[in-house]
Amino acid sequence: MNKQYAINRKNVMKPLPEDSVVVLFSGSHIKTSADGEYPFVVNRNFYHLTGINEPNLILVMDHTSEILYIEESDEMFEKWIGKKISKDEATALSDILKIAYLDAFEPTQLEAYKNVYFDLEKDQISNHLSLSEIFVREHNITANDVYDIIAKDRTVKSEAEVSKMQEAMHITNRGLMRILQNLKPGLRESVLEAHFDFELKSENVINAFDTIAASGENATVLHYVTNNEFTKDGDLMLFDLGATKDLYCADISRTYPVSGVFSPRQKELYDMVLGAMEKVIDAIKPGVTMSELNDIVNEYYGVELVRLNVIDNKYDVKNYYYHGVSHSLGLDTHDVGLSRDEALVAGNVITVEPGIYIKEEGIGIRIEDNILVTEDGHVNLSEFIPKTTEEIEEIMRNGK
Ligand SMILES: [Mn+2]
Repeated sequence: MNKQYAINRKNVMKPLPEDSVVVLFSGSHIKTSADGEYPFVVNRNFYHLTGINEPNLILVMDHTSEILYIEESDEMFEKWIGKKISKDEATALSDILKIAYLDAFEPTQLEAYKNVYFDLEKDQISNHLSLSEIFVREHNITANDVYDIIAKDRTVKSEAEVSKMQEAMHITNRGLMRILQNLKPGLRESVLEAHFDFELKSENVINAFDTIAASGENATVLHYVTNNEFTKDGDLMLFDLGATKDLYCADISRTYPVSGVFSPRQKELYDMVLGAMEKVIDAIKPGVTMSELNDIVNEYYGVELVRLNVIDNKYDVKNYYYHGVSHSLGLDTHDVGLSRDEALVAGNVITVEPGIYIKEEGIGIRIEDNILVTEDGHVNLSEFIPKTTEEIEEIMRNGK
């Protein structure tokens, strides 16, 4: 994998003018209060270029050299927290040969370049200035933004990156199996979430995002994450969740019957969603856009929802299906760099997640797989995760 990060660095340097330098921060811990800290979240663009998930590192690279600045460990830190990353470990992960300690980093060394690039972190969600912005202001540097170039490079996944993502999908599948083995009426929704998390903790990986575990009508709320109500006999339960592997995300949705059997009504709606999913997946190939994929769902639903007596005319689809069918997936769950109207290319990984949300019937269904775009079409990377009503009922009957 480490060669991959060297390739990523090359890809990012390639379009930059000759006399350029790129400076990237890994990020720092954010305090909750007193001596508490939020879990460290690495700048994903930094990770894309180094494979290192550690705070307070700086990557500096130009067309002929690269150097990674790391923190020097001290005895007291080691007694309380443990070791910091060593020079050898940093090289092993990133394939960067030249590693130095932070105090050797001099902002004045950037003056030798005509073009100085920072990741100005367009994707940051807080109102705080990013580390890069603070640094650039403090040292009065005229900085260019390298964000778009890195984000674009992240949209095309290498084989190594795809296999990490698929590992995340396998962990996700094992978590879903635990859910299927434990799902029954009378449980708090968060208990099912806990069964999923048990698998992730056992693998020592983190969630790709907050788990949605929504039973009955709650499933018609798209981003329901309170997971605080109780499962009821006869309801469906919608799960939208994902594990990570080395920060590469899976994003899977499945909808299961709480009591182990789909009612005829639930089954016909479920099979409609599954039908939409198959149509979208079939259409995926280079040149197609995510907007066009969404049109396929709307068109299909326009016919099917009338047939199933949900709506009287196709213009009302929007009241029962109100999100896009796809987004890019990678180091971020909603990955950066690929817009809805852009032609897909080989190496993109996108989700396909049609849903149907009928509040009047207390039914919300979403089914989501993760698809790799290839030269001649696509591969469904999460195909192995059971999703037909027959498979689901069978597993719930037999417990495996
Ligand atoms: Mn998704």
